Amino acid sequence: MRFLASLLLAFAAAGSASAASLVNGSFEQPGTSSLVYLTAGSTALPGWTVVDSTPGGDNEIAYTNSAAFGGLGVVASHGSHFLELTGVTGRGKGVKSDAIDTVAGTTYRVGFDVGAFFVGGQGSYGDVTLDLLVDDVLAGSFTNALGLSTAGSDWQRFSYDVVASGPSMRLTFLASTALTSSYLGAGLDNVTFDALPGQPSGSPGSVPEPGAWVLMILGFGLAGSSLRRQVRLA
Ligand SMILES: [Ca+2]
Ligand SMILES: [Ca+2]
Repeated sequence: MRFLASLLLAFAAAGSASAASLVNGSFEQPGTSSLVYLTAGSTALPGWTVVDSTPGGDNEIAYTNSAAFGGLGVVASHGSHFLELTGVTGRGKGVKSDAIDTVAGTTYRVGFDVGAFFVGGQGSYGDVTLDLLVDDVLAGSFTNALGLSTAGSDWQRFSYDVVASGPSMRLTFLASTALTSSYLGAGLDNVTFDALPGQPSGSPGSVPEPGAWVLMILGFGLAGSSLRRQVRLA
C-alpha cells in the first residue's frame, strides 16, 4: 500500500507539471549586458526560437537591454530587456514560441507591445509593423502609429483574441516593416497569453486526474488478488 501511495504521488506530480504556458514573454531570460544578435534557429531565449521567414540574406534579430541604448532614450516597455526584430537590417525575421497548452474551444487573449524608436541625431525610423502568426498562419498585422517625434522609445500595446482549435498553440512575431536600415527597427516586449474570463473550465493537457488513477490502480489490484485467490483454490 505504501508503494501504491508513492506511485499515486508520482502521477499527481507529473500531471501538475505537464501544463505548458507561455514562457519568457518579457524576454528577461537569459539576460544580456549589451546588444547581441541571435540568428535563425537560435534557442538562446528560453521558450522561443528565432525564425527567418525570408530565407537568404540577413537572418538575425537583436536582443538587448535598456542599458545598451538608455543614453538614447530607448528602453524596454516591461522589465529591462526587449527584442528588436529588424536585427541589422531587413524584415521577415522574428521569434516563434514553444507550444503553449490550450483547451480547444477556449478563447485566449494575446497581448504584446510593439516598439518604435527615435534615435537622437538620426530621427525616427518611421511606423513599425509586426505580424502575428498563430500556428504559422497570419492572424494580423499591428502598426505602432504613435508617431514619436523626439528621441526615445515608443511602445504601443496590442491584443488579439484567438479561439484554440486544439491542445496547443504556437505564436510567431515577425518584423513586417519595410525598413531600409536600422538596428533599432521593430521592438517587441511584454508578450502575454491568458484565457479570457468566463470560459469553459478545464486545465490544459489531458492527464487523468489523480482520482481516476486511484480507481484504475485499485481496479488492477483487485483483479490481481482475485486471480491469486483463484490460483490458490485450484
Ligand atoms: Ca522585457
Ligand atoms: Ca533573411
